[in-house]
Amino acid sequence: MAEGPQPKRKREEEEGEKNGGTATQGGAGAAFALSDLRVRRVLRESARDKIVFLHAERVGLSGEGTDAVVILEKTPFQEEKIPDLLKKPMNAELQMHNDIYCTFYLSPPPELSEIKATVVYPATEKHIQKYLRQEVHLIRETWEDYKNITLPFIQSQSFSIQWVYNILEKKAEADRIVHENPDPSNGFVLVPDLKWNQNQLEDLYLIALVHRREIKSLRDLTAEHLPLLRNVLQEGKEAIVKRFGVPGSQLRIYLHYQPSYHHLHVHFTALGYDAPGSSVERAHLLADVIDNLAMDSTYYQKRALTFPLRADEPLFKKFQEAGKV
Ligand code: GTA
Repeated sequence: MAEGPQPKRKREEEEGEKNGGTATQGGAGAAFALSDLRVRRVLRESARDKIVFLHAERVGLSGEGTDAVVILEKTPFQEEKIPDLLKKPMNAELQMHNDIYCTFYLSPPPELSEIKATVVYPATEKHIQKYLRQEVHLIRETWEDYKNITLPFIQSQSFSIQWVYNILEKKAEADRIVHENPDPSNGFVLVPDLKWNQNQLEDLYLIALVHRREIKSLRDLTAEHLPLLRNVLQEGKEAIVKRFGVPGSQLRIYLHYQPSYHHLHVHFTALGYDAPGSSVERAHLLADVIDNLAMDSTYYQKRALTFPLRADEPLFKKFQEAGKV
């Protein structure tokens, strides 16, 4: 495990435990208990990542179901708890023994066998599609394609960004804020990402949400945004080394294109963590974005950008109809 200050389990997670898995109405979403949700089908699973994406539903009194997405993920090992795994009395079943090789199956006590559950409730069809395993294609989007195909599409339908406004307005996750620069034009809020449980630094993941609301993505950026981007890069790194002890040289700091949520945000992940969406077809390093804009203010209004789309996404169909794939 990385050296330096260790992350602490957050208060709201402890509250969650006390609540027996009940999500309260903290400025967003509806209140529900995990046990209210029924599994309808598996959308996707990965044996390698120890994660399963489920389409679930909550059946109301009228008998009508409301869709939910539930993501169950086995959490990474916490180094300080590993000795307990071998020591604490538990059912360790020997599966095979051959010469110097043997395999056991352990049934650890609950505190050593956590599963993180992320719930989207109520979930839209778009959420369900997002997590369904599907064929993926690469799109090469010119600036004209962006203006004629992508922009009208994202203006007509994209994921709600209410959760972003809830964070910026301190209606949700206020006690999780790691750093804030309150300047309305060049400021941002840095919070742990939904994907990080903050129990270990190996999969560190934070997200910087800018205060300005009109910047949808990389495509909108010009040299005018350089002070904002430089603040995010500099202050984000400083805040993370101060709070978590991870230096800037061990952080991957990037934007997604296309993002799922069209409000400018920057991902900060541990360099050693193969975070979902950190591959070349989607991630643009913030330091490179800053350099590109410093060289040419309209860089992102000129160049073609590549990004992946799932085969049944409506935007993919728009590119197909335009004869672009
Ligand atoms: N703090 O309420 C929130 C919140 N929401 C709704 C999203 N995020 C939030 N963070 C906080 N509070 O990193 C985070 C997301 C994401 C970022 C948005 O905001 O966790 P993006 O706009 O570039 O969209 O970033 P992206 O990357 O597509 O979003 P997302 O949801 O992370 O999906 C990426 C893919 O990761 C999914 O399609 C899925 O296949 C995959 N994935 C793998 N592991 C997981 C996991 N454990 N949880 C969710 N998705 C996972």
